[in-house]
Amino acid sequence: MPNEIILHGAKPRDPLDLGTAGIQLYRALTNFSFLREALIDAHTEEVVSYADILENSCRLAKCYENYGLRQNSVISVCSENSTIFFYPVIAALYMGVITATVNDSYTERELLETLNISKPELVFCSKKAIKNMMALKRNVNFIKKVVLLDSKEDMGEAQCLSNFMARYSEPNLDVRNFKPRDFDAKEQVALIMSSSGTTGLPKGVVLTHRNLSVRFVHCKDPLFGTRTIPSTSILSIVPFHHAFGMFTTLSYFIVGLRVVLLKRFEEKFFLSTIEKYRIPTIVLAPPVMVFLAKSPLVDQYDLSSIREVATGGAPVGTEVAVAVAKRLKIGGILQGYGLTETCCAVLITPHDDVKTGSTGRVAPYVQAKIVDLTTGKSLGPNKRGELCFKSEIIMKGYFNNKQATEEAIDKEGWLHSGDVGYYDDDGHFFVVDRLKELIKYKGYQVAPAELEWLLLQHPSIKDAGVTGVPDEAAGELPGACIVLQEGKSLTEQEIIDYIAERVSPTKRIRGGVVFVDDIPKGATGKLVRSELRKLLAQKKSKL
Ligand code: M24
Repeated sequence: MPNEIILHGAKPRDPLDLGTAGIQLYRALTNFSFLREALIDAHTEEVVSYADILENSCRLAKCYENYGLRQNSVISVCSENSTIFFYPVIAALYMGVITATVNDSYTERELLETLNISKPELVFCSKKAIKNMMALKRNVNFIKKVVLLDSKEDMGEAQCLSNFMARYSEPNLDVRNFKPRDFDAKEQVALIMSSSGTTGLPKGVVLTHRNLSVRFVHCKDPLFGTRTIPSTSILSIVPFHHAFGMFTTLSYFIVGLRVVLLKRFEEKFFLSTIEKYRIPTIVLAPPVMVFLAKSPLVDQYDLSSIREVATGGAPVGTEVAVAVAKRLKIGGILQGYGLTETCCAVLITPHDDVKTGSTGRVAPYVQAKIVDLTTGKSLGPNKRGELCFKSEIIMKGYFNNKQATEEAIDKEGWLHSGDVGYYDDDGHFFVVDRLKELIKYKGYQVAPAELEWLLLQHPSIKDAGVTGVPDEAAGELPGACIVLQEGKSLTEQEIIDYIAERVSPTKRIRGGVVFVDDIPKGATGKLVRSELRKLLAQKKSKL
């Protein structure tokens, strides 16, 4: 379109590496193999070094080959954060094997719905998720083998990682002679991750090696990266199976950081970990920001090592950001804004230009524009519209879903985010609203369509609409409006319990239930979510 108003990302320090992500990671792990600590599990104090990651990922890559995986075969990793989480992922990147990640808290149904998209033949699973995964394996024909990541022994049909490696690896492998495969980084799929996008049920987001290269170049950048001095510690509490945790952490290996990981958020343990490891940089989701701003516990720990707090994945209240910066005595909060569809953040707060409340400026190798919601025309500063992005960091599309891909990425290559925002005169972006259906509970995606589908399976429910109810601590809580079948009765608690039995904890109906005569719908029969929001808000204000 002529006369478009486009904001171009800042000038990058480094050129984009046109090679594969696997080759870049192999090089970085080799270069940093003198560093004794790459990942530390704060709960178990288990440590893996850069040399450990290099050795195990190369061995596993050879195992893939000997097991029979080929370029574009699909594996899955289903595990909470751990020191070995990345072995199968990096091995896959060396070989052109595709990794589909999945939330380790998922029920069997949720695992099926996610993995049925990418159909992995080999699954790496932790003990926590093994029961559901083995049940799934019995019911589908695509999973051929499940390998237990965090066990020294086989459990039933599931082989433990060390036995799998003993069976398929090459005893005389010298990692110095290992060569990651080379392929077209722009085309080669690296990962398939889950996102519901702007509407409907979760889909598979196809991310390429080139997408990862752009993230790597952001991380290396002195203004947009997260401290680039090798061996600097960073505490990460974002799940590795989600794009935020996956691509920030992989990029930390590129620059040689020492990542201290947490599997879950526990208030005192989180604070004592920062104190124990003298952590300068923390990466977290907005609910932890609320805790840091408000909890009296924070004053009982020595957090003076903190220099940098990086957050994103959901809105962060300006008052919360100001309070955290003041309490931790740091210059400001670094925010990132991204979607699974953009691999990682596309807007990032530059180190030298922190503006409170802003989600940052356009990152290098990214173009952004704000388009008018009705005319689609690009807008100048201080005007609200939909945020759109074009970049080599943006997904190839949704897996086997041409229609959803064309709805998300237009003919000129712009990804329509489904978020409303604006940029100010200095090019700082502010995200102010969400057009799309998505609910974000503590940064986790909850697709209203999935909960509506489940609710409609209930024999006493005639119609249902789900939307997010604002909540200070969690961001949003899924809430439901329900029309009962004539002559049937159900209590709010019965509906909450019905859903809780069928979904992982992040998707529970915590925002309340409202019983209505009709679900508000527009002329085309589409739910009017703003009306649902009003109905749920009225209920909340009466409580
Ligand atoms: P996914 N403010 C408001 N809303 C936001 C937001 C923000 N800062 N970030 C995301 N959202 C909402 O689950 C929007 O509605 C992610 O959340 C995601 C994926 C990759 C990286 O994806 C949006 O449409 C990141 C988030 C990320 N967050 O921070 C950083 N990376 C980061 C921070 C500092 O699909 C929806 O969530 C430094 C470096 C970083 F990479 C997308 O939800």
